[in-house]
Amino acid sequence: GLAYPDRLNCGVELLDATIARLGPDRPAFRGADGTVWTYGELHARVDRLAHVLTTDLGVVPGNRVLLRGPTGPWLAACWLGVMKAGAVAVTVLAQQRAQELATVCSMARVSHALCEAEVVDDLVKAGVPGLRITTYGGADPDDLLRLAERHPEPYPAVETSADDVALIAFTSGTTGRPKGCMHFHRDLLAVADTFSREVLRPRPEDVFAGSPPLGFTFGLGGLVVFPLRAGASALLLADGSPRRLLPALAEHRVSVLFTAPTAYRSMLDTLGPYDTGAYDLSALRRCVSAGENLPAATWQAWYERTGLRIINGIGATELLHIFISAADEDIRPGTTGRVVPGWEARVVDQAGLPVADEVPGLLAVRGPVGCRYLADPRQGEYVRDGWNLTGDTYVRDAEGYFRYVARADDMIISAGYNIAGPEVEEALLRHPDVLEAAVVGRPDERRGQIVVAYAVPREGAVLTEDALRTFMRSELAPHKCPRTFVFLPTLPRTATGKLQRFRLRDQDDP
Ligand code: 3SK
Repeated sequence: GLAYPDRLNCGVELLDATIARLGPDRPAFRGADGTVWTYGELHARVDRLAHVLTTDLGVVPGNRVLLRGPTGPWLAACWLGVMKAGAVAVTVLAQQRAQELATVCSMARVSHALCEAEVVDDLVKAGVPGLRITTYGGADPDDLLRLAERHPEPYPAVETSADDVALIAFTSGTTGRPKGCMHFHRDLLAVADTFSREVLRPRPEDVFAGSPPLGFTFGLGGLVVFPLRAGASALLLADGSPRRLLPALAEHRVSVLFTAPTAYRSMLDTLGPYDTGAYDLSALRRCVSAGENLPAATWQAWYERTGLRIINGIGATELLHIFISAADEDIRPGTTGRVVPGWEARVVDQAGLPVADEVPGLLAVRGPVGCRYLADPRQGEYVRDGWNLTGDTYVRDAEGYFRYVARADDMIISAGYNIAGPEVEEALLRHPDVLEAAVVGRPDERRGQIVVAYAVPREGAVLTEDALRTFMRSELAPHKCPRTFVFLPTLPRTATGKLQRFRLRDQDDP
């Protein structure tokens, strides 16, 4: 198991301990504009911010501090400052507006907010009683960065306990009711010391980059915690959309990429089969995909185009980061991988009992990080007998590989057949003119449910329902073939990029 001392501050471990090991002169954070902060510079800025929190803003250990801003070196530095000050970071997404911010602040009892000046309006509009808002990067005379200039002295970090809460990360899941997940100082190190150290295996010379924002634990881990724990650097892009990501990968010689299946498909679409050399991806050596199921066709297309084997993984905000994955020769395309060393995973039935290999059931996980919702009755649904139930249906094979079937509530039952929407989506994605696909069950008097397919055609493609129907009949058994096809310009997704099938299900009949 992972043994951490009782007194542990993850900010100190990620920064001071890394500097003690590798020195202060290596690059830590990079910005899109070419700025580079060394570890020494980052350390000095974080200490100044921690001083402001403690001295000027009156933050005491345990206070909850909301962080809101575009992904970038200053947002990451604020997060580290909150860690060193022994406070609790409450992270949100840029897309969250006044009403959602008000909900988060009230649920997490947020007392202070550090907010990038340009995006402060929604937070002010949220009207949270007693909330002390400090902007950064703006013209306010009391701007955080201006206050920080007055504190050149080193900051003696608060000696937090390993199991003091460090982070409250919100998940709206794919259905929209937010839940706050509490994570300890040791949890932030545990995800680095399991998935990152054992599967990803970063090196100090690596340059990390990706699309998930820091308000999503996929991004906080992949773009801040993992690189700092390894002494590597991270390119922190305010706009990590595939359109911006691809040129940034080439320009900054990124070697470790964190993104989601849709972004891989979108980058492949941009790369096209012919424009070899337009983007120099020669520095890239690790590509991680999580957030959604990675279809084998996407894995294969990326491999053929770049020669790189995507490291698939499943993580959850409740468990902070990835717990099933595989790298290098261990990868089996079409599977998520094996349980990450340090974690346990199994497939269980509704009663929580393990099912046999190759039998679909609910994914149950336990390990160094557990789900602890801020007062929420759904705690008892997520954690049963010490196992975390992620809400995914999986099968495990005899060699310990886990294969995604569907979100447990996304199974379609049509004329007595159990149909996994993702299997039908994967078949749709094999059509060369389909860029994105979603499959849902729609109530039907005769069959219980019918399979309805939503497809986003590739730009410039002329895709007809007849052509797609014929294609699907050549790919799947008849009972799995969609009865109805709907073409859309985009699919509904959460702010973290997850498909919201419930919104398609709730639409009027196509
Ligand atoms: O929610 C997810 O899908 C996820 C994936 C990887 C790491 C962290 C998270 C929350």
